[in-house]
Amino acid sequence: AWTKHEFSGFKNKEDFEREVVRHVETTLARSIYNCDESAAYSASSLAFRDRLVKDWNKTQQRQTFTDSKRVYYLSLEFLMGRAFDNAMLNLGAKDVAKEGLAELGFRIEDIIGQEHDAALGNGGLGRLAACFLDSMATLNYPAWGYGLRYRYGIFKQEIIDGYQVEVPDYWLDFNPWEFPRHDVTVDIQFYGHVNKTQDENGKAIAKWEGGEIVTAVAYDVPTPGKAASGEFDFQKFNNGDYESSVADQQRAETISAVLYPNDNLDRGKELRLKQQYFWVAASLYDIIRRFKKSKRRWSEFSDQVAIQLNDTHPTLAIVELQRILVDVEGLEWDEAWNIVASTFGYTNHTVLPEALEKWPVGLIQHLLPRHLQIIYDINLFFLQSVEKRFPEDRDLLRRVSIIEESQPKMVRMAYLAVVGSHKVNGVAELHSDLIQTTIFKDFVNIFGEDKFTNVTNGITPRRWLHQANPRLSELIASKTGGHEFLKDLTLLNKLELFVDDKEFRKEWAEIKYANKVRLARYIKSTLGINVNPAALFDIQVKRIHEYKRQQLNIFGVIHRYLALKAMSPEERKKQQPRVSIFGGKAAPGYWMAKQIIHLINNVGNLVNKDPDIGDLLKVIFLEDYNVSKAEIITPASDLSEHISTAGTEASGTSNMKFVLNGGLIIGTCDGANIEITREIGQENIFLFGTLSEDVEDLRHAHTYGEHPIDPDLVKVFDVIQGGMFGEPNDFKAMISAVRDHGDYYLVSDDFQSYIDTQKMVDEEYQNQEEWTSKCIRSVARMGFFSSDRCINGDEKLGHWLGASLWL
Ligand code: DL6
Repeated sequence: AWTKHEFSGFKNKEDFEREVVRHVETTLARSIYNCDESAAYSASSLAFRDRLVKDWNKTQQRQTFTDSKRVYYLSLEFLMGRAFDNAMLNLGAKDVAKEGLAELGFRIEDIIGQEHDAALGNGGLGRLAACFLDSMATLNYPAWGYGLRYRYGIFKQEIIDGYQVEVPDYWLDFNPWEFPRHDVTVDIQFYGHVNKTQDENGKAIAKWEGGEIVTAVAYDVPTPGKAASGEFDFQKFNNGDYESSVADQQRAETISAVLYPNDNLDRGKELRLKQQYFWVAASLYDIIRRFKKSKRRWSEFSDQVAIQLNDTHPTLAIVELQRILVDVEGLEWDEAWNIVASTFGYTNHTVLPEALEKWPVGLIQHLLPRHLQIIYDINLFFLQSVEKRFPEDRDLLRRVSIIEESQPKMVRMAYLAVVGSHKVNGVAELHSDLIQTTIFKDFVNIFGEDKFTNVTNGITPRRWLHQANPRLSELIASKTGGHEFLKDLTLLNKLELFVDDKEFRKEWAEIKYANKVRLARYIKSTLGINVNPAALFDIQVKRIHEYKRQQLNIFGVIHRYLALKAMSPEERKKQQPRVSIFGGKAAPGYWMAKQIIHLINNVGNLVNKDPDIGDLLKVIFLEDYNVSKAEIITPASDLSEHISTAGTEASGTSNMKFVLNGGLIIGTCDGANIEITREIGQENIFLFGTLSEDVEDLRHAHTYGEHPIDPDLVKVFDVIQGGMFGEPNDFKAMISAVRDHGDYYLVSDDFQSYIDTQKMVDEEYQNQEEWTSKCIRSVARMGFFSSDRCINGDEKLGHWLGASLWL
């Protein structure tokens, strides 16, 4: 990670062109007269890479020389998207490249479009990791992210006859942004047995012997800040049997082959555990190798090393460090444990029970026999300390035990992460409160409140404003004193002065319109559907999940369609035209989520062709939602939907991206929506629905009492069941979940307030001047949501990653 001032850059466009031509002719061995867009991308990215890598090496040398504390971010997902545009912008050399490429006969957008997304993540958790890397580089922290270099990222989604079909995403054809370090390898051990002996002084020694060795090879991927063979069974894969095509690949060389495609769901597969250990063991090896260069004592380890665990996926790192310190380095247990517990911090990203990781004791015993012993010892010493302090409370021991006494016994990874870390944070205020009052309640009692903190998520304005919305970024720069706001997002507040400036509002609205035109063109080119850019663009893009409630949205769309159909032509003319846009992937094994996609597509099929409706309503499902598509979609929203059942969405980050790009949002009182409301003012957001404190009572009432379904929703169910959108049986389970099985996600409870709030949206959108004012005011107040703030920490909210360098 390094910053712009160190970038050597290109002297001028000729300098850049020369480098591109050199790479075309020598690296690619092609004639410049036979250079297509793909070759131009390869050569341009290599030209940038040459410059970057020199500066990166200098940064490394400086960091080695100063030997200050380093931050390590362990994440099993990094959803980076494309690197080329980001590198050009962060290094301030995009204009030079644009001119140079034009002289060579290319449009820079076409060249940028050649790059394959690095999609090594499922959704918010992986994209957060990518934003944090950008912030750590921009803020000049000596920081490293450690992840797995999957050969296949998240699958590509195709929609065929309205159904999701998964296609493998082999993304490594040409990746100029990585540097293989074939000299940095480490042997990782699996299986085997533990031999317990004693040394000459009678001290117990544990030796992990036998089993299987897999070699890990390091790859470096420099991140510039602003201003730094057993292949797949494709047959099975294409048949949709994603899980088993992964499971077949139990052979050593394929450990890092595929990213597991589940978001907020734990499937407990052996290969996944293997991935986790392989990755944390290799990462720790590298971290310790670097630490040892300074020849410091072990007692100084946590003064030099901060390791942040992105969710529980890297929790085995806690056990592995304890193993290395005790078994390999010969430290006493307590001394080692003090080091471990002061090194790690743990970020929790969910309270959903199905997403909380647990591993069968038997599986860990088989794969990592020594680690299981260490987990048992960690648990023993922890429970002993709890028993001493709370001798009366026998049940407490059962509740907080790292080992769940179920059939089979399970290791609770979140508990292990809490016990082995010095700080635990949630990702938005409500979520951090919830973890302290629900899943970690007992641990707050045991460790005290200070161990638990909140770090509300953020996003990098470099990618999510400057790169995705260049015209808006320029307009903001013209009013706030240049591009400084990209490094200090609170400077956006200067925009408040211009809210009543008619000329400014006009420019603002023109940019929004141009962004909508761009999205409309994209829709036309991919789906062949014409949408009117003057209509209200209403967007919900994110993973498809019942808790995120795309079903509420599509039921609302059907309700709107029925209402329009029932109107006279005169009445229809008074209605606000709307384009409802959806996008997102369903986990391959998540049947209900796939049904939701199917219904959305079938509704679109009917509505989009209905001559009574015309431009009044269009329903669009965008295929294969990913980071580079988000960069086109986000700036084009008038309204975006963040409508999870209260208490289920830990934070959400697309809510921040949409508001920062001048769109309003409709949302529930959930996750970061609450803080967005606090910052931008409740008059600038459309909130609706049940509050999180009422959710449990409602669910209880559904289960044990009457659960009358909202009458308007009943009408929606009736037309679905009547076959208006195709075979009713296809959607039976979706309806049953609400009507017959307790409506866990409170779709019926929130339906009427959702519909009423959408009506308000239609009305308010009629007054375009006022709408634009609201958008400008909201953007002006979004300074809090920069990921730079998360990294720097906040004195009021407690210090975090970057700040841990000063502790
Ligand atoms: O913190 C990043 C992101 C949040 O914004 C989302 O609200 C949350 O759902 C997501 N959590 C996960 C947890 N999954 N696992 N494991 O992805 O984190």
